[in-house]
Amino acid sequence: MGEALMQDRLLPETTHQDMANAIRALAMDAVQKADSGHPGMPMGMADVATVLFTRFLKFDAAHPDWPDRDRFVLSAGHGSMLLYALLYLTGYPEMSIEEIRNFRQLGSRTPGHPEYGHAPGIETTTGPLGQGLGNAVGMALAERLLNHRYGEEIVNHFTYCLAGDGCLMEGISQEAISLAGHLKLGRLIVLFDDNQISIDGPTDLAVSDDQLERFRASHWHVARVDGHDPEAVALAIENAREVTDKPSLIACRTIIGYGAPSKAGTAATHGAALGEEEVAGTRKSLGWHHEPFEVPKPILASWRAVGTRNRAALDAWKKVADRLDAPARTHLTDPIDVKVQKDIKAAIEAIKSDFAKDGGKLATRQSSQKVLERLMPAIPGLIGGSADLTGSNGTLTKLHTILKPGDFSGTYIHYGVREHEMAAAMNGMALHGGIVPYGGTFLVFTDYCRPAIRLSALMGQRVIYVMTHDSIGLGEDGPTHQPIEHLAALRAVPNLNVMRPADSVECAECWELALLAKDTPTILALTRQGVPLLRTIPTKENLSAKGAYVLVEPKGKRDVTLIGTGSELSLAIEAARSLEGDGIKAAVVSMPCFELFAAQDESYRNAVLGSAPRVAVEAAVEFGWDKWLGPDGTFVGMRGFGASAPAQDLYKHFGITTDAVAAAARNLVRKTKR
Ligand SMILES: Cc1ncc(C[n+]2csc(CCOP(=O)(O)OP(=O)(O)O)c2C)c(N)n1
Repeated sequence: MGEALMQDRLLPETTHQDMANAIRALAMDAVQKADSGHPGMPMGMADVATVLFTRFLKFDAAHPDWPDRDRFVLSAGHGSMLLYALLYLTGYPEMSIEEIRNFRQLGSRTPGHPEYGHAPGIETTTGPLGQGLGNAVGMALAERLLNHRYGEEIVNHFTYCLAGDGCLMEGISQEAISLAGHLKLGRLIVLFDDNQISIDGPTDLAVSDDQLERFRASHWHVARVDGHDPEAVALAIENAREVTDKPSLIACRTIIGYGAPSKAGTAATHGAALGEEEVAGTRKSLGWHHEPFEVPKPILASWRAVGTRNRAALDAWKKVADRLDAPARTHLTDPIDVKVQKDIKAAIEAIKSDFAKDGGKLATRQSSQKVLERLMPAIPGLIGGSADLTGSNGTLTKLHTILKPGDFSGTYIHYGVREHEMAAAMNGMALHGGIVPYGGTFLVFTDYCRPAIRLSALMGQRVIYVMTHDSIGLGEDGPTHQPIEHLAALRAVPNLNVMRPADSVECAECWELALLAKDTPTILALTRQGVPLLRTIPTKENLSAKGAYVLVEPKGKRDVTLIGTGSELSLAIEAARSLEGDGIKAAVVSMPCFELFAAQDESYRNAVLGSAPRVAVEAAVEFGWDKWLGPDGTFVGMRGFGASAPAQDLYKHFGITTDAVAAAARNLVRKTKR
């Protein structure tokens, strides 16, 4: 208790109530001005946030990148004004009062929901409920991983997560809570805004869970407090910080829209401006007699003091961090620096030439495993895992050690059958810094990860999704497990590289590209079944880097261009051979990544695609292929769901064969010559 009381005395001129009311006023005024937004949550949680920021949170507003800062995740992202108010009040340089006035306007640093990268202090993008909680688990995990590697003096911080009823109703919360409890993430503290209101009204319309019992069942430390009693909140946080082998839940009973005379405690304050009259009434009831966006000097000064109160701790940290050797210091924030990049390139080059020499048939999931084994020594921050498909995904190598509850020396995480949380946790780890996460499941279950994959892309995070069993080629598991529309759906996500390597050499190249794409997540779509080696001539150059390239160029003018990806590239090559017998000159293009190809200049794309008619082959739906096929091209692929049978039978049954590709090409050539 000593520390909390002492820090409280840092604010002699103002009371807790003044500090909390400043948040409430800014939130309601900004929402009123924008005539849109969510005032209720910030007004309700202002007391809890004030206690957290003034007494506990380790941060420095002028140094938002301090690697050992506590992380504050606003999982209930609709209450974004709570975060913006805190960033402004504590003095983050880029969060001016102008930004608060411009809440929700184009180009502001204060968008409707907090967006990572818009302003320092926004640790992650939140808004899709539950994602922030999922990220927070990943951040708390990253903290423990790095604590183990760097020691107490360098990495030793808490992750606080503010979650609402909505976050806890979402399915992802169950995966997150269960994983965090299992792993004993004692540095994770969830502050639950237990206001019993959501959009439709009182939460008992839809839910009657005993949240404390629910968390307790997953091995959490739990407490319930009056969220408007600052001392009770402080005591609960202090107790939670003492519990080192369990994450903590503090259910804070609050009143949504606290202070609003007629609307407090009702859903009316959740997601709409209070209205001029109610705003005026709130000013009266809170005793806040200041103009909109005006925070009296003494109150602002007290808040600003909060923003610098950890300066001595920061300086002490810097001194210790300066004693780290240079690469270790860099890797805290930049796990793939120039030296690691070089090591990755060398490892990839070496394994490419080994693959080319071996010459054997190999599933790309197995190639991926071999690549990983080479990469492990090169990348200290590489943390792998799988959602209970380790053997199938090939995500574990003999160089990994398994992470165990409470023992964070491992480099491999058994996420359990929790695909969504795996993806959200990987986002959290990447955002935390110091970690390069990759995780596996079947490609078809990207559907279960999709909301988090979308956020990896939106936030520009280097997260690598190892998605195996990437087509009907997985065979007997049948249509429930065979991805059909997934490549198209993933290719539709902006800033997401979807890579489907055709053989082991391309697989190594795609891994290199994924690791070097600092601001872009990658899906590696890998086969279950063996595929022949197609890149038999070793190249130093990463041919996959441009997204597509000519693998076979016929002598003389092309009659047709055959485009293939992944396991179907070999069909295109065989088809080209068969066409050659008929005197048809077919080029073969390998296209492991649409997105990288689309980013090339037109002259390169034209050179690769050529002017002859095109046939594309991919064991998936056609959706999205028109871009490369043009109006006259033919697609050979899937038109509906798959079936349960051995892979070869399925390819035949669905007409995805060398003969089908060759026939389509002959048809096109005949038409153009007519
Ligand atoms: C995944 C997802 N579904 C739906 C929404 C829309 N939504 C925003 S807030 C909210 C209700 C949240 O209730 P609660 O967490 O209790 O917030 P409070 O009313 O206390 O502000 C909903 C359904 C969303 N943002 N994300």
